[in-house]
Amino acid sequence: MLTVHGDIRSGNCLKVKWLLDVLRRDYQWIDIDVMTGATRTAAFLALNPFGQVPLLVLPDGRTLAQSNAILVHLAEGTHHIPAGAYERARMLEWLFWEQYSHEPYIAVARFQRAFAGKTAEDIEPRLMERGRVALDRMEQALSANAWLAGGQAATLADLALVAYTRVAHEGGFDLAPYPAIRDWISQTEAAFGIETPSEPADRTGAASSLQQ
Ligand SMILES: N[C@@H](CCC(=O)N[C@@H](CS)C(=O)NCC(=O)O)C(=O)O
Repeated sequence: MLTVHGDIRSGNCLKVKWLLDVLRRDYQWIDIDVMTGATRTAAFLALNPFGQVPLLVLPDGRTLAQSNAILVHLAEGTHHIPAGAYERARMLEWLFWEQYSHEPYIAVARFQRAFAGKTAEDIEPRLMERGRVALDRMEQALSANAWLAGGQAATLADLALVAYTRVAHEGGFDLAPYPAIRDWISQTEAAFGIETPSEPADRTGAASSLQQ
């Protein structure tokens, strides 16, 4: 059976869980609390020298780190990866972009506000500026195409990007000026069977508890 070491509060880990669930794969989930240094113990570093979650362990014991590499491995041969070489590369374009130009701002601002106890004033302005630049880029793409990679169906690009975009408001990003992104979040959640909160998050304003 597959094993995933992950923290359920992390978008990087959740995207792996969502894919396994939509593919109906059997797997064991091992909870790793990133807030207590569990990714830096000798035992965990022996398993994953990157010292991060998610980590996938294959049935034969081989391991794979980096959330988007894990997605590509798990989705091999499924419709979540476009068949054509160019279309597949367009999907990868977004996966690489997510880790370099989106996650370091949107996910980090969310972590600092929602988990590290920082206030809006504590957040480095550059983090918010770069996060808004990332959202602008997504809005532009999604105003032209329903899905990020440009085809007729959701791909791993949508799955990877929705993980932190759907909770961007927790980092203080207001999604009101981004109607195409808001529609796309709902469509992507539906396409991958991602549970929506029982009380839908107000993505058109920073969560009030985060504004203090
Ligand atoms: N590029 C990595 C980022 C993984 C990452 O940042 N993981 C965080 C949780 S979201 C983590 O393990 N933090 C704990 C640590 O760095 O010790 C990926 O996509 O998997």
